[in-house]
Amino acid sequence: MRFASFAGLVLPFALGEKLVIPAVEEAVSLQLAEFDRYYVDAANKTLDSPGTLSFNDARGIEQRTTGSSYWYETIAHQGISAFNDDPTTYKVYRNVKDYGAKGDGKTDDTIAIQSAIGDGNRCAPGTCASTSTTNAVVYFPAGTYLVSSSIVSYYATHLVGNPNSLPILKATADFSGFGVIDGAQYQPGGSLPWIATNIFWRQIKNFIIDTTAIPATNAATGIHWPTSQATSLQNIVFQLSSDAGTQHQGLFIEDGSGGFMNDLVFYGGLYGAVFGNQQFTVRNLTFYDAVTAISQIWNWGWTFQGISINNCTVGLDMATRDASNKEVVGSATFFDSSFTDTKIAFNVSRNSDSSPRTGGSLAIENVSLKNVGTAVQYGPTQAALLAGTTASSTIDSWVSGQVYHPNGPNKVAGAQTPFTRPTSLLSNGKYYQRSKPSYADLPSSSFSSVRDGGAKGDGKTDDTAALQIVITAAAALGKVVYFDAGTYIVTSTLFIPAGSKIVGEAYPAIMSSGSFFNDVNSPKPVVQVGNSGDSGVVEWSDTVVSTRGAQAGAILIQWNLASPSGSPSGLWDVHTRIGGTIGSGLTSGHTSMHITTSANNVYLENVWLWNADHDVDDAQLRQITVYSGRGLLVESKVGNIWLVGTSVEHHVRYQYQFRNTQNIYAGQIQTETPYYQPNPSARSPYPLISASDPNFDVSCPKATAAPNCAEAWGLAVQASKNVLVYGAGLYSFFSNYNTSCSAAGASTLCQQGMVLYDAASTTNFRIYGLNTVGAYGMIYRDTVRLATYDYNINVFPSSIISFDNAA
Ligand SMILES: *[C@@H]1O[C@H](CO)[C@@H](O)[C@H](O)[C@H]1NC(C)=O
Ligand SMILES: *[C@@H]1O[C@H](CO)[C@@H](O)[C@H](O)[C@H]1NC(C)=O
Ligand SMILES: *[C@@H]1O[C@H](CO)[C@@H](O)[C@H](O)[C@H]1NC(C)=O
Ligand SMILES: *[C@@H]1O[C@H](CO)[C@@H](O)[C@H](O)[C@H]1NC(C)=O
Ligand SMILES: *[C@@H]1O[C@H](CO)[C@@H](O)[C@H](O)[C@H]1NC(C)=O
Ligand SMILES: CC(=O)N[C@H]1CO[C@H](CO)[C@@H](O)[C@@H]1O
Repeated sequence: MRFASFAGLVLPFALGEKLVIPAVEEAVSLQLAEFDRYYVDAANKTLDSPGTLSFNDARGIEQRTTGSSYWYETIAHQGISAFNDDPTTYKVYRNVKDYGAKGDGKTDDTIAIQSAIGDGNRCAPGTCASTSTTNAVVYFPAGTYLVSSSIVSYYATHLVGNPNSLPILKATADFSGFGVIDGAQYQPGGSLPWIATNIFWRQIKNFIIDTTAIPATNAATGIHWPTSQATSLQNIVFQLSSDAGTQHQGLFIEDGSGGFMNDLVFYGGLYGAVFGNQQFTVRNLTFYDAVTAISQIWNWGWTFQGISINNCTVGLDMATRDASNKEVVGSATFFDSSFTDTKIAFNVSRNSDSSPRTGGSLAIENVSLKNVGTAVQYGPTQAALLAGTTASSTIDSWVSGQVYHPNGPNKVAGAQTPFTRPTSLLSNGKYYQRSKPSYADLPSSSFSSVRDGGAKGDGKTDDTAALQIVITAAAALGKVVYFDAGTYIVTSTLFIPAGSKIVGEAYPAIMSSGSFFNDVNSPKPVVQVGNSGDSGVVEWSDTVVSTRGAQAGAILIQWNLASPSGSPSGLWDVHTRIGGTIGSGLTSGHTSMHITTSANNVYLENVWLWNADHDVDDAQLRQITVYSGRGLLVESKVGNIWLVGTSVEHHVRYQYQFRNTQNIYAGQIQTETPYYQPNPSARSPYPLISASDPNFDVSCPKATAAPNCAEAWGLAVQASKNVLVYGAGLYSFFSNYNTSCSAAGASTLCQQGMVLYDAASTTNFRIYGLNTVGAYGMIYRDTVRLATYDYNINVFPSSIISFDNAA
């Protein structure tokens, strides 16, 4: 194992395992008889010579009996799947050791791990279309698990390792399969299971994946991960061969509609990561010693934030064309990142004659270079479009593609003025980032289980009172609320006070029900975070908020809480879902999420607000018509809202709206218009709220406007300041359920406009990498169409690499 770059951190290792102590740079074999697990504090540098150590002379080695245990491993496992065919016997939680896995670095654990995944009537690849009733967590205690063929993951499966001592999945020398973890195993006939754009609600976190025993020149893949919304990879280390001729790759994604991933470290490989997917947000990825760190094989638009590339030949290779010499990569937005000791930072094949016209667009902002041969290389001739440096330099902003300020298109390849960033959104000059907490240092006694508190989560019982008691008490006692897997019915508002920390197991659902939430003229929050005027911090992760039956007045999440600047509240992997699953009935909603005037300093990461377009529990995945009025409304006066990898889909009037707010960082945002529009149009069935809805009677006068004018805005910005968008995929695929309006070359597009802002009172509104599908006008300033799709044709969407509202 090679951990040299971990210097200064605490290194996990198992009994009898070999590792390199950074201060010594030599392999030592640790023979520790009595104890399971130790940690070496590398910063101590007390291991001054290599050799075989026994416990007694292992200075700087300490036993961490409690420190290496993890609350989720030791807490009572009482999660259920409420709508499973057999909820009394179906197990949500599976510890691989209970299925015979040894994790001793010697035993082949493949079959045991696979039986943990497959236990019960689950949604295996090739056997089912998708499901919401078989969520499972497959937990890996610390250890080294030898695997000889792919661990094949199933639908809605969370593979979770111990974050205090990352389990190692070690491929054997004769490993066979596509991916040490195969997240969507190819089926006979060569197709991916489940339809890649329908793979939702799953995670892999806290692992080391090691392919180094596989000969370098054999193909080897760490994780195969075609995927879509509400999925994540977090805190994974990929150990790949860096020997000459290596054919190893860490991560391989060839399809889907993502998505988010973060905190990944890649060592070695021909490719660290191979990325092909409509859109994605990737944050905090570090690459060492790869030939090509990131190979972008196709996309519509990707957002790369906080990428560190070290000692590679190429950083981001997006010079990908098809057999007819057309660009297949749509666009990339890459910022707050660094390249060190790397020959070519970006390899592109876009030039002024590219086909399609905007194919291969690239935006770079605040990227530092240290000993980089070429910053941007034009692949076909290997000419430098932007020079590198043998010392250090920073690319403030460089774009290639079509630019609007606010008129255009202007064809640009070169430097431009970077976005003006409000300092309140920054930490050390970069946009503030914060990863989902694992609460790794807390014992299980610090958690309050809602089931222990009397909530049933069975999808039938009214759990409002029981949940409220647990949540209120936990905040007072400083405990973390633990939502055991289940579906918790609430019939009135659940209140989350300042100071709350909430974490869910396998996406438990809080599901609203009843007449309390069904008055369209008097909407009520399902989950309300703070009262107006409250201040403090809330952390909330891994939960779904949902509705059952008619809920025309349900605001699924209402955020009122103000948090201190520099110490925002956070939501990670908190999703809303209206319809589309067993148990939701014929449902509706008013607004998926409202960040109100009093709220501020909120960090959202990997949040998908979904009004369902199809039924995931229907074997034929039939489309459904479910109405909810509005997606995400931000009206925070102080602002400081981070939207990292968020997505809002199929709401009637708009997906994202920023109104009377300021200081918004958003990247990448992704939306879809309801499939049924314009039948009916976005004017109905939700009556206009004149104080906060964009008014279609203004933008689409009834007497003169085309039928497809009054359709949901992807993004509306009104009276707001400093709205900075780093990647946007805003799509309208259908008109009255027919996709011919979004097909290449369509004569009538699905809808008229996608982005709206007001000229009078919006300032510093900027977008990198705006991609729209099916919209005739990409951006409207009031009623003026600024950008028309056909000037900006890209691989499938239309694309503007940089937009700003002021010339
Ligand atoms: C980046 O990921 C590493 C783990 O790979 C983590 O320790 C670090 O805190 C993360 N940094 C940020 C800014 O998220
Ligand atoms: C750089 O990467 C190569 C493999 O591509 C490796 O052999 C070499 O040791 C690395 N250099 C450093 C300084 O880590
Ligand atoms: C860069 O892109 C070109 C295609 O335009 C390709 O031939 C070349 O291999 C890529 N990589 C390097 C290191 O030049
Ligand atoms: C860019 O990132 C660097 C750190 O890599 C930071 O020091 C700098 O202030 C950042 N921000 C801007 C706007 O340049
Ligand atoms: C979809 O619309 C196109 C163009 O109007 C039409 O030719 C086609 O028949 C429609 N398809 C269906 C299934 O209605
Ligand atoms: C200087 C330093 O980091 N010392 C640490 C060495 O390791 C011991 C045991 O973990 C710590 O207590 C010291 O602080």
